[in-house]
Amino acid sequence: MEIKTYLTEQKKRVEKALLKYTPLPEDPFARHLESVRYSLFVGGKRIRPILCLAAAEAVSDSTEISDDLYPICCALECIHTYSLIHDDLPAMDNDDLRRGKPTNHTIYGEAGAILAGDALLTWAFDLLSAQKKSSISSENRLRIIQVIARAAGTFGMVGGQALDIENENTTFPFKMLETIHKSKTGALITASVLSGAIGAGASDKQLHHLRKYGDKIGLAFQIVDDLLDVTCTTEELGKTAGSDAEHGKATYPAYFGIDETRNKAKEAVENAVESLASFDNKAEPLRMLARYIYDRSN
Ligand code: GRG
Repeated sequence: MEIKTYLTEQKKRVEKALLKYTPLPEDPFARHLESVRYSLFVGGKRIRPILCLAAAEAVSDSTEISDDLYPICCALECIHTYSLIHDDLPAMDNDDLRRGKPTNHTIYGEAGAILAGDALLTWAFDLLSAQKKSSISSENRLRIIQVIARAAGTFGMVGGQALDIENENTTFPFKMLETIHKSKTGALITASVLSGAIGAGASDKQLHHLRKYGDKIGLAFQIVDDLLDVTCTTEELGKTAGSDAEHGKATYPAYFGIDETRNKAKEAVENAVESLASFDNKAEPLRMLARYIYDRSN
């Protein structure tokens, strides 16, 4: 199957689930929930949920993916969306465009946007723990909650964002840039892969290889994001182009230049695909997704 067809089909499935699992904007919380739904449905590639489904498929005995994976997919997208809402706030990147549309705080105000983010983060853990009957064992559901919580918090996305902000307009060793990328962006991507695989009953050996795959595509994803920030227009990006330089952020292109950065993204993707060597053709979507991440940079 072509990657474009695959992405379109999976995105449809994810959006159907998001509609099912997101509360409707009803009184008395109508305005608050409208702001939550605004950011959740304003666009987005849905890469993290799609990785979760692809990882489940890679380790599954059956070709049918269990419906019980969808709350996990939705939780990942909720956490990702919350991070974008908060990242755009005046206290952080102060951006007025995201996913090609006005950012949450420009419509609902700063307090409204902070609360929309808070709600999405909390809702994610409600979704992960809510299903009374699930084909995923309680033990595995607990492992998934832990994997996602760890990736979203201080030792992952939040910590990475803190380091990123603390180090704006400073010069620091390349090692620090790696740490920022790994935690800010890579951790949730790896958790998306691992949570789908755990939900589908992956063995420890499979998880070991999938963690390597997740870490490498997470790195490639951020390198490509750095590249697109300098090579694309605001219209193409759907968010303000050149924002990294404007905020004095260290990036791969700033360290290595554009061509070498592209090589590094390619290398990370090749390493990701290599880590799937022991998987059969059920891991083909994971391989395609890795290549898609690199192809976005061209
Ligand atoms: C505020 C706790 C907190 C964290 C923010 C994710 C993040 C951390 C900041 C966003 C800054 C940024 C542009 C990071 C680069 C990688 C990234 C997360 C890009 C956006 O993800 P996509 O491309 O976006 O998956 P869509 O819109 O397709 O969902």
